[in-house]
Amino acid sequence: MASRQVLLLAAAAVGVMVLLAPASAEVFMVGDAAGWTLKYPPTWADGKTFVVGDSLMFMYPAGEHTVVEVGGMEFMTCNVTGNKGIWNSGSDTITLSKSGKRWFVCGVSDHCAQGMKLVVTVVDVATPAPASPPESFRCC
Ligand SMILES: *[C@@H]1O[C@H](CO)[C@@H](O)[C@H](O)[C@H]1NC(C)=O
Ligand SMILES: [Cu+2]
Repeated sequence: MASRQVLLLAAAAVGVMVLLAPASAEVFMVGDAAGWTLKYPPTWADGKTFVVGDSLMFMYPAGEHTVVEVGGMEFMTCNVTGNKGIWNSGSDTITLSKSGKRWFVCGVSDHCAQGMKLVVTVVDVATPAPASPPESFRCC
């Protein structure tokens, strides 16, 4: 009897964890309402969790800024030579398709040196949600 109750409690706990798992990928607006600007706050990414499948949306007046993906060393020195990608539409969505760090800077003038740079750490989802409820949920 007691062990059966423990099993049911365990099953309920698993159910809660499945329900709390993120249902879909998130789109992060870089810099929030202000967008990707010279006043972009360097603390924007603090406290945010970026999961594989999420995306970053860079909004800015086209022509005033760009988004350039660089490596960690180049990020430190704002060196956009040999970059990994450039976006310049003013409404650029970049999907975080794998885990690890990604570095983005503005490639216009000295904007990067002025602080227009963003590093994000992308993490894997610890346990992907099962496609169907586990066996224990279907009984009783
Ligand atoms: C800038 O980065 C490129 C590619 O990584 C590298 O070849 C070059 O030496 C760097 N330039 C400076 C000034 O560090
Ligand atoms: Cu800029």
